[in-house]
Amino acid sequence: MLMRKIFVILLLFIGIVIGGVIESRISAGPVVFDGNTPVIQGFNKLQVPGTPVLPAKSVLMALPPGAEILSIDINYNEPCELARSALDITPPFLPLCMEKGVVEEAQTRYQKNIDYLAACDHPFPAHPVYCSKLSHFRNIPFIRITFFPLVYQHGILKYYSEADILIHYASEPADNNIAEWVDEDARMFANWTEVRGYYHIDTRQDSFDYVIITQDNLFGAFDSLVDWKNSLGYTVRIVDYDSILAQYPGAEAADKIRNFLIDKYDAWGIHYLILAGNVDVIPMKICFPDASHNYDTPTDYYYAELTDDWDSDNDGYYGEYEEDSIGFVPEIMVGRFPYNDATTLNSIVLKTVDFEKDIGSWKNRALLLAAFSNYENEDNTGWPSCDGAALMEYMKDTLLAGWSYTRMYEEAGVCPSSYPHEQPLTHGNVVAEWSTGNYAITNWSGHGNPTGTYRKYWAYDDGDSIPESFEMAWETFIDMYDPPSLDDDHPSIVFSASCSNAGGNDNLARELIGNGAAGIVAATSYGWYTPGWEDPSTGNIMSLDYYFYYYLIADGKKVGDALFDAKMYYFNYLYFPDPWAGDPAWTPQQNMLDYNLFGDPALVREGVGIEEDELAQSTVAPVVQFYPNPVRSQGHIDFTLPFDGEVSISLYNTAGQRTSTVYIGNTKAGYHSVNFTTKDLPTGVYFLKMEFIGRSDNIMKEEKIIVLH
Ligand SMILES: [Ca+2]
Ligand SMILES: [Ca+2]
Ligand SMILES: [Ca+2]
Ligand SMILES: [Ca+2]
Repeated sequence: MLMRKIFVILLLFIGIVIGGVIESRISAGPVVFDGNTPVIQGFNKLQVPGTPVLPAKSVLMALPPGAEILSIDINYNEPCELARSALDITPPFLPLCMEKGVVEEAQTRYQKNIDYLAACDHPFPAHPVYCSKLSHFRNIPFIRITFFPLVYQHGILKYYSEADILIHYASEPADNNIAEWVDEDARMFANWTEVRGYYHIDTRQDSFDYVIITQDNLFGAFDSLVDWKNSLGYTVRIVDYDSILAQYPGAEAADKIRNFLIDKYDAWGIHYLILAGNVDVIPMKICFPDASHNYDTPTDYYYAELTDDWDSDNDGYYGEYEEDSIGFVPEIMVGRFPYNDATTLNSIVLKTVDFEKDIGSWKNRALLLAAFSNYENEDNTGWPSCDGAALMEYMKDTLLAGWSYTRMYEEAGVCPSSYPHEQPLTHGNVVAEWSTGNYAITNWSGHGNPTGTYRKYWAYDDGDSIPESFEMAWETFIDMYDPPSLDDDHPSIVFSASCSNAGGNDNLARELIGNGAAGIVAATSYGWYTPGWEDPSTGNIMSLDYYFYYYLIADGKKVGDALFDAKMYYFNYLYFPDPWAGDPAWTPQQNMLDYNLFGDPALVREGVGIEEDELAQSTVAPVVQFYPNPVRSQGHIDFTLPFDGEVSISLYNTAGQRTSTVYIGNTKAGYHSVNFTTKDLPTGVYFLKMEFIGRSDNIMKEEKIIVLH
């Protein structure tokens, strides 16, 4: 009844407001136990270090355009109790760095949660259902509903098999046009088939669906990429970075860039964005997933997610877990070419175009590199072992049927990898294979810092059979000085499941996109993993890595879409709202933020195989029509520009002298029509010349016309 009253009041006073209810029932099937972990089909695992592993999932529910939430009703069935004396406890989430202090802090947080859970006077999770605040995917409002069908307290599990969620909303008339690709991506919403009818699929051509931001003296470096992408049906626009800084408000450069994108992503229909500049010129946004602000995390995600308030608690710290309400569904797909010089940018451009044209069989070759992240009971902690080979084997078994691959795992030390492989993981082997082996994918897992990625192996034991820090040997297997010797004619799409390989101004990931990689996803700061990783349901960075390749290979997604689809999967199944008042598990949010893409977000791994001559026919010159010809007193020119630019059209006589200027000016992309008079010109032959300055080069069009009186 209460809801009905609110509804009526809105109708009376605003008049145009309409409203309704979105209903959602989430059901949880029977609980089975996998060892001491309760499992429900279709659910993943809530994992908060130091607490029991429990079933969990989120669903995203879309609302009609312009919707605002009035209230949310949640009803559960009466829970039943399951007595269970032993439950698996989530281990600490550990960093893939080499800093002991960070590891110790993770261990402390884990112990803090164990102690808190023992003393806690409310269940864990505190509630079976959590609803997020309203977020948007472009103009589509949505909320995230998270269901924890089992809650734990002092040895008892309560099982809720069903939750009914009623979202009462009001909506004012709003733009309901969505592009076709948005309709496709909107299938991430659990109820899209029900709300899709509120939206209108707009099939009009977007004006600029592919945008490059760089400095204007570097525009020319992108000519080949612009031509290539235009030939694939994109409409590319290069935007001057300095003009964005000059025109858009914002406390810092990152905010100005984002405000530009907020202004244009819908108007231009932007789908893909390249930031062409290193982070010292075009910065990432510094975020703080840990709300005590110890783990600052630079991210380009800030330029992909454009609808939500990244500092909703307004304390000046962006991207805080729980304290800032970010829905994380990106509006656009973002990649970065992290260089400031035309030569290197052009080399990345040419490599990118060549990679995408290439449909050779080497596109189905993978190099899989795995080190141990930790050994079982390392430093007497009780941690389960984590050999990155578990990820590589899972990937091989599920995604690489019909591929050829080379696996390099740890052979050295007291406890070598138990997984079969082709070669031992060594620096020499990695560089040799990468230089000659033609791998379109290189996936690795290991500890890292900005300069390299490391093997950590248990070199010897002092006799107590416990792997201890002082018994570990560390050696790089790829570092930032290697890329010049790698094969850039067969560059790899890389996921670096390591810390900090993209950290700072100069780093391994940047060197690799310069030479050896066609695209690389790597962390700007700490990456976190779960010891004992078994399969993608385990979570953290190895799962994000797996899903990146899942979407890239099994789903055929472009590189940027694969990364963001992986993050969306992670957001729904591996990353959850804080379920209690213990130490919040903010580290999955750091993984969301700090794994960024260097490279073209629209890159197609398998290649698109357009022939050179087809490409030549589909250049991006303006389309010009002049009529009638011969002309008596008035001529007409219709022209369509592929992008904005300076246009000048003049008439010349056969002696090459200009007889009149027909049109001159800065002109928007698209269709234009110009009339001009010829009644004062003597009968004869003339040349109509159009010059179009759209980017760095000029395009001339010339047409012979006859004036006849
Ligand atoms: Ca969004
Ligand atoms: Ca904040
Ligand atoms: Ca805060
Ligand atoms: Ca020992």
